[in-house]
Amino acid sequence: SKVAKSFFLLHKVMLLLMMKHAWDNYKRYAWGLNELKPISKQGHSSNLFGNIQGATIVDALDTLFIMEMKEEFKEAKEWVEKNLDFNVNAEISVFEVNIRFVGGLLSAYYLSGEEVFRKKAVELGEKLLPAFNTPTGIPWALLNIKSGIGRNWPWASGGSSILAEFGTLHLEFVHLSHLSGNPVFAEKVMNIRKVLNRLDKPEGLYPNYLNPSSGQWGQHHVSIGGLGDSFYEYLLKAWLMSDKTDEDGKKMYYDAVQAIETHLIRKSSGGLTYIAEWKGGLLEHKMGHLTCFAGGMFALGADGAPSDKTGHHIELGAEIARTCHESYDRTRMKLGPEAFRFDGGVEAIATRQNEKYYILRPEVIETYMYMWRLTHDPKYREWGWEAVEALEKHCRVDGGYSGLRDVYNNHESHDDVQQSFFLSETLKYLYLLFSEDDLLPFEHWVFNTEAHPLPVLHKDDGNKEENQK
Ligand code: DMJ
Repeated sequence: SKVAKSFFLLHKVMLLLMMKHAWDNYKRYAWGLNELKPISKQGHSSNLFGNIQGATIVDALDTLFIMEMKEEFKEAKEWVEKNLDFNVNAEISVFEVNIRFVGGLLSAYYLSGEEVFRKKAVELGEKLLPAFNTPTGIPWALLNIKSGIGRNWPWASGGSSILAEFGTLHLEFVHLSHLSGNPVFAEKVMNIRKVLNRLDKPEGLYPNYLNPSSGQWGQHHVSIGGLGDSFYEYLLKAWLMSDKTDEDGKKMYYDAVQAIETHLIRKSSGGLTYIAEWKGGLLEHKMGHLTCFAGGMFALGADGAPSDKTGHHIELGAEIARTCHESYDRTRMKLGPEAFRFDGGVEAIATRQNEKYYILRPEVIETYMYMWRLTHDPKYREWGWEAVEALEKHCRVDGGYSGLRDVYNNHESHDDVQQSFFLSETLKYLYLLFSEDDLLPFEHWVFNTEAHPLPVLHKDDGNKEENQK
């Protein structure tokens, strides 16, 4: 096993070099801007963050820390101290800013103990509070952080807020209350729970759209991928992060999984388990790359499942991992498409041109990491390494790492974006996959949906009050 350990040490060195390549090029060509365009070698700004700058720096802080890239962590910290500024006239996505900036700052604080990160996280949390000024307290999707005026995405079902957006604030907001001593953050997210609990759910499922003014569901579309995904993840993780005291989160999670199994999970004729999308009672036999995170979620939740279901939830996680691996293996580039279908004679293959892209997303690797930690089946490390080789071959360019327009093509067509989640999630989950289980052990840490680790608030740490709020 000494030999095995040094073998995996080499894998970790490789991942560190990948992080260094992504970071050094960001630093060289896009320092202080949100993301890097690795082909044109310049900055990329996404309107998700408005005028807030430095998304890659804040998203990467904890990965730099975990990989012990001390110089780089120090320069990132100095940039945050001097330049990270929330007093800007900017309309931002509440969800994106929460998961990447608040989450990134909180993790950086908990890992390093540096006060500046705590201060900035709380300051940003305060800026997000006006988003909750709606008749129901279900927050707006978009907020101008200067004027405090919010609104929803114009395309979202009759002015609705999105389940995966307002349902993915819980972990960070509980920690903001914990660190600031101000209960308002936790109160805001507990109220979201209350509103959801009062509503009737079609077939026990949660629609993706909820109107913040009327408090009624919009279109009855249900997804464990985009628009729904991390809502379910946060129910489970809220319970785990509360040291298993948040019974409400627990019940909501296992009830939801039950309904998902009954109405959305299917097996293809070739024997692949997949999670379909539900549109007013009709199934669309399509699974998104985003949905692949659910394999890890099912496995992580196996332990708390009603007694006869533990093995079943692990098995479900393993089946989703296998299906998602197939979606990678059935492409030319061995990286998975944005969405793949189980209809019209295909299984786990993208059929539409606009679903064939890969934008450096982490979900499949995330599921490998959870499955490895929870089963130690070596195939998950093998599959993770296949992804590393494919990333090196097809996504690595001189100026960093780029997404691909078509994973079925013989030749790379690069999309010229190095997403900040490549540094915060994809490379971190790969690094953890090849690390020992005692690096950020699950008993003490939960990962937010952007892979930022947040500590479990243990009952015996005198945190009981916060946990129960
Ligand atoms: C990330 O920002 C988060 O993982 C989010 O939950 C989904 N989208 C991206 C990665 O694909």
